[in-house]
Amino acid sequence: MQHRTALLKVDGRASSINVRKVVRTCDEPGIGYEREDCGAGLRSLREAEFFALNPKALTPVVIEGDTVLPQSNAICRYLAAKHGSDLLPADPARRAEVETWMDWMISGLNMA
Ligand SMILES: N[C@@H](CCC(=O)N[C@@H](CS)C(=O)NCC(=O)O)C(=O)O
Repeated sequence: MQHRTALLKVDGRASSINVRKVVRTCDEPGIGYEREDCGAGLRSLREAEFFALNPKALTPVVIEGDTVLPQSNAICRYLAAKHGSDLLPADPARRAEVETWMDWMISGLNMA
């Protein structure tokens, strides 16, 4: 696992709902990235290299240049802002509609 990358890197397994959300946020507007499998049944998130990126030992983690981000929703917001995607609209009402689903996913669906 690299700590600093030029290309955007997504750490996490494809079967994770939170990793898939980040990958989809990249795929939709065509943001280039590479993904490294880790987590349940794969490379341990308690290995020193990953643990240094996220001491909570959870995926996804996104690395872009000097930016290291855990937390899928924060990552999605970062990707939309940084790469000029319209997935997170500037209009407050439209943005709130998107964030309603994001908040429900993380607080409701994800806990179920
Ligand atoms: N609130 C966190 C939740 C992260 C989370 O629970 N990640 C799970 C995968 S969905 C995880 O890393 N589980 C441990 C593992 O896969 O080994 C987020 O949105 O990123």
